[in-house]
Amino acid sequence: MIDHTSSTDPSPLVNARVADDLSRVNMSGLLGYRSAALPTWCPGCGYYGIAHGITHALNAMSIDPARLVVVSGIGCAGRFPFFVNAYGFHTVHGRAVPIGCGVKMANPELTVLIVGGDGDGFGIGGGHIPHAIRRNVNVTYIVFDNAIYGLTKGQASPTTPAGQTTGTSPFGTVEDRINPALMCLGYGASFLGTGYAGFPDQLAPLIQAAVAHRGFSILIVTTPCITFDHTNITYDRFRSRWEPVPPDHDPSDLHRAVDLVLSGKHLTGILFQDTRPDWEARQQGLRDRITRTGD
Ligand SMILES: Cc1ncc(C[n+]2csc(CCOP(=O)(O)OP(=O)(O)O)c2C)c(N)n1
Ligand code: SF4
Repeated sequence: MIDHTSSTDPSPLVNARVADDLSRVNMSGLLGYRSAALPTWCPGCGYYGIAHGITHALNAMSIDPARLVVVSGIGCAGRFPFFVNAYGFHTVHGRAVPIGCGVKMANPELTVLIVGGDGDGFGIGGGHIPHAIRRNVNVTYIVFDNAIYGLTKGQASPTTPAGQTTGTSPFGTVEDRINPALMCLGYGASFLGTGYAGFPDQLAPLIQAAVAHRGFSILIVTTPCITFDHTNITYDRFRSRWEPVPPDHDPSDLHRAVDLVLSGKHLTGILFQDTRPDWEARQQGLRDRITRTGD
């Protein structure tokens, strides 16, 4: 772990207030989840808000960094493992989900967090999601959904709305966007949450709930790409659009969850969750049955 507390020769600019702030941050435990590498994202990128939410969730759950693995695909979001004090696996484009599931299957003691962009998860990697869902491996997948390919400079992604001007659609896209939340419910996800990077403090408890869920939990986080999207997901446009999942929503009610998704509202919270056995429990059940019958 990096020692963020040691300081050799404090600069005279570090006045008492800054020293006090630093001391509070050091005491919080949050820096235990930060690596020495500073994020390379554009200043103002929504990903900082998601990183904030993840760091606070891990800290609140006292997840041991030595037992944490962060697996990512390729993209701006894919750079996230570099910035976390944990084991990291920066894989190939679209393959974070099967690799993250494989890590967990090989060592169920680990906490596995999978992260990636909407292009990574719903474009090139989209075929993996139904299989991760039906296996219900106990990992958490956080999709950083900015509805754009950020790293490759602003091409349209599967969640770009029809008609949006992008690097690959100078006159507007002619394709419809997919609805990833509806897709995940249709595939049978055992946990689905949605959130917004502009409200990082609301993300932390949501991420905690996703990590605590026993099974494949997917969180779709809408987030602005301030560099390549000036019209769709912007802080100004989205600030007032978000609302919490209604307090009387029963997350075990799939039909109601589908209704909420189809309502078109921008919701933060858990839309669906059930308690079916995860992959590990099913494997154990199989082992027990085989041992009993001697097959
Ligand atoms: C097999 C393969 N195809 C294409 C690319 C080029 N590429 C790198 S990142 C990326 C898309 C990134 O968009 P997204 O997954 O939404 O993540 P973001 O950068 O927005 O975080 C593409 C197409 C690649 N690296 N590998
Ligand atoms: S290009 Fe977009 S997604 Fe990538 S770091 Fe910059 S603002 Fe964030």
